[in-house]
Amino acid sequence: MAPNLTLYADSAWMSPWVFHVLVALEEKGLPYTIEQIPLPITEPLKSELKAKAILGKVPVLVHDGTWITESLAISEYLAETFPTPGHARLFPANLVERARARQVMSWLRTGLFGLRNDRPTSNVFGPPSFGPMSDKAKADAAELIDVASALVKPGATQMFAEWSIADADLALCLMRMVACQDPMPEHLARYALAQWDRPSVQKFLAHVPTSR
Ligand SMILES: N[C@@H](CCC(=O)N[C@@H](CS)C(=O)NCC(=O)O)C(=O)O
Repeated sequence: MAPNLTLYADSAWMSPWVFHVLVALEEKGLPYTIEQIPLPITEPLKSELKAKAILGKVPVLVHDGTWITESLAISEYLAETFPTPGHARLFPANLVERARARQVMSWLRTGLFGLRNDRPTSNVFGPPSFGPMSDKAKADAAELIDVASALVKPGATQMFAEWSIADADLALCLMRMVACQDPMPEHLARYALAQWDRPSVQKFLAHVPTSR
C-alpha cells in the first residue's frame, strides 16, 4: 500500500529546510501531498502544530498520523522508514562519508548567519535583489568556499562516491552566491548548477509533487 505522506511547506517556497525535505521525498520516489502555510505562522496554527509535531515550524512531515519537524530529523526518518534497495539512498553508504554528510548539513544549519542574512534564498528561488555583503557575510562566504573546496573536487558534481541529500543542501548554500554573481571558484559554481539540474530540485522549483 502507498504510504500516506504530507509535507507542510511555506507558501512562499523560500525555506531551505522545506527544500531539503521535498528533495528527499522526490529522491526517494515517494508519493506525498503538500499543505502550504503562509509565514509567519499564525499563533493558532503554531499551537496546533506544536501539539502534534512538538515544534511550530515548517517543514513538517506527516506520515500515517506521526508528525515530525526539523528537516534533518525528517530526512533521517525517511531514510530509515523507506530504506534501500526499495528506495534510493539519501545518505552515503560509507560510514565516514555518512558522518561527513551529517557534518556538512549540521554546519549549514548552525552557521553562516551573515551570508544567510545578506544572501537570502529569495535570490535563488525568486528574482535576485541584493546589496553589498557585510563583513560578516564576506567572512562566511570565504568559509563556505573553503569548506566546499575541501569537499568538492574540480569537475565533480557530488561530494562523495554517490549523491547524498547533503549535496542538495551545500548546492543551495552556494546558489545563494551564484544567484547574486558573487565571485567563487568556477568548479564550485558548476557543482551547484549540476545539482540544480536534478529532477528533485526542479520539482521544488515547480512546487508540485510528482504524481505517483
Ligand atoms: N532547523 C529547522 C528550521 C525550521 C525553520 O526555521 N522553519 C522556518 C521557515 S525557514 C519557520 O517555520 N518559521 C516560521 C516561524 O518560526 O513562525 C529545520 O531544519 O527544519
